[in-house]
Amino acid sequence: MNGGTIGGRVSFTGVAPPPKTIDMSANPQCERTHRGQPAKTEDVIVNSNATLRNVFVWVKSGLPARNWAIPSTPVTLDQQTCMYRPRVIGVMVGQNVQITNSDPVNHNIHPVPEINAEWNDMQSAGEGPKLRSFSRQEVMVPVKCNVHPWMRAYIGVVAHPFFAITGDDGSFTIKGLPPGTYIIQTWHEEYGTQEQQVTVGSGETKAAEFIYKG
Ligand SMILES: [Cu+2]
Repeated sequence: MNGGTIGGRVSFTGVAPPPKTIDMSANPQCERTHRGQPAKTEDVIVNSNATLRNVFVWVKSGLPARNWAIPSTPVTLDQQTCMYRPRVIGVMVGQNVQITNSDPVNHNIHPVPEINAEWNDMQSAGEGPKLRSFSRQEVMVPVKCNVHPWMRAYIGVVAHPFFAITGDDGSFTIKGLPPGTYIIQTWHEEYGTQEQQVTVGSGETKAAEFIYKG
């Protein structure tokens, strides 16, 4: 039996707030990694096709109870030019996040979940990757850095593999769904959540279009 597919775009019709310059002057080593082109805030990124980037899209409900296979491949969260890269990631419950430090400075990774256990851990310059996982579903877990207050990432921790993150064209695709009726939820760090109910049959592709007004 072929799985169903739900895909679409997350559009943005409002006025995007202009990015602000991040003041890294208190951390000259961070500032130097930007080579004279100051870093900009990334909490709202509107793509050239009027869509929103970094929207986490997931199946919030409707799936049959099943122990979905956890990918053995970790999802990487890098610290690069004193920013988290990427800003938004998704993992399954129990799947590893591989945290790397590509910077010449020390960072302190500090997830601040509400459901999972909170932790924070120093990762010095040149230190090898750290593998960490989360034991409970939680959308989303914010991640701070105790050294650099501007650093922010968000991790969607989901009990199944049906999630996606919008990129530079604002689109998403969720494949391999069993036939069923689902609540699809979108999450954006500034503009919050939206939900739509979508029914998909075996081998079918259904569209779900989301619009944020800003
Ligand atoms: Cu840091």
